[in-house]
Amino acid sequence: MKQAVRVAITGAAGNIGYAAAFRIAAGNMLGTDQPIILKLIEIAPALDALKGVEMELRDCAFPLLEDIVCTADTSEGFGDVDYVLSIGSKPRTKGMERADLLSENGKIFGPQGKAINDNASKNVKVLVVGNPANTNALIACNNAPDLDPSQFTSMMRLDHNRAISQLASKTGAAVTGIKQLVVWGNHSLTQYPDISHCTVDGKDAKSLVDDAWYKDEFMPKVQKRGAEIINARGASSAASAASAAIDHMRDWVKGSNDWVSLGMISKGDYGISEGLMYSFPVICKNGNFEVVQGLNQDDFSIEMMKATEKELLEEREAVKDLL
Ligand code: NAX
Repeated sequence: MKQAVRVAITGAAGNIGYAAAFRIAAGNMLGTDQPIILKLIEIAPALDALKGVEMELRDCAFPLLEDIVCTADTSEGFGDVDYVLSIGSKPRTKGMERADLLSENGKIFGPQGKAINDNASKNVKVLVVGNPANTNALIACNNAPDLDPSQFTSMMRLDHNRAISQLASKTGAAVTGIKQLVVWGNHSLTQYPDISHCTVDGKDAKSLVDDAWYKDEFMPKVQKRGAEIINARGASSAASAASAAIDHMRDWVKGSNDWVSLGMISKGDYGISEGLMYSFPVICKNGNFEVVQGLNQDDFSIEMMKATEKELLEEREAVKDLL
């Protein structure tokens, strides 16, 4: 049996954390041969609820789950962890401007980045889910000077999976038939779900759907899917977000057969400003990821990619004191 690895989940008593913890403990993220110690992190007022999550996890008698630590202390919570799913963040409340949300969350993600830097394994892999995910991840990354920026990522996989599902349903293909799809940029309404390079059962996706559907139905559907779920369910996406977080981490650790979208620190690929936490198409291999190179971009793609870059530049400007 392998040695146990430590997986930290922040916001573990929340909706996404609750949905993620059980699947991770069951082996869905790191494999059914990988023992796990879960380190569940919450704010102090939520520790009672977290205790309930711990009891339920223990009641599952998961063979892979060696131990559970519940804490509001980030030094303890991130101590020696190999993987971090940073889910907890401050929700936007009534009357709150985007800039207020950014700075309120900055106060969480700056210290969190430092606590990860000071306490986690030097090879830790960090996925930020809590919104605004890209800029929160950027803040955490900038507060972790001893770690490599490539150890910090933000979640775009839910958008990526949503786009795959929409295209599969339109074309009648199985989701496994959709390849080389990408969602560029920010996890927000400016994100650019791009099927220019995508194939459906080996055929060029753009030849199977008309341009009006692509631009006027598909793109807004993917961009606004979160709001559609809230309207229908009365609560925001939870199980699908947890599933996407698990897909993201699994592929990062074990490799991806196809392109996947993830927010990463830009090194200037495709003309995107260096240092932004921007989603690119990547291939994961040997525990790392590399941006897919050499894609031809038409004017429409360039316009969309620049629009979402602009928003991220504005977000970065709004939190510059925290970087
Ligand atoms: P919930 O409000 O159900 O849970 C959040 C939990 O985080 C709460 O239990 C809260 O006590 C805890 N928390 C708050 N601050 C914390 C801190 N500093 N340290 C540790 N825990 C803390 O929200 P949930 O539905 O689980 O969503 C969590 C976050 O994911 C939100 O920011 C949400 O906007 C974001 N999402 C991001 C997505 C993405 O694709 N990147 C999609 C889904 C989701 O909207």
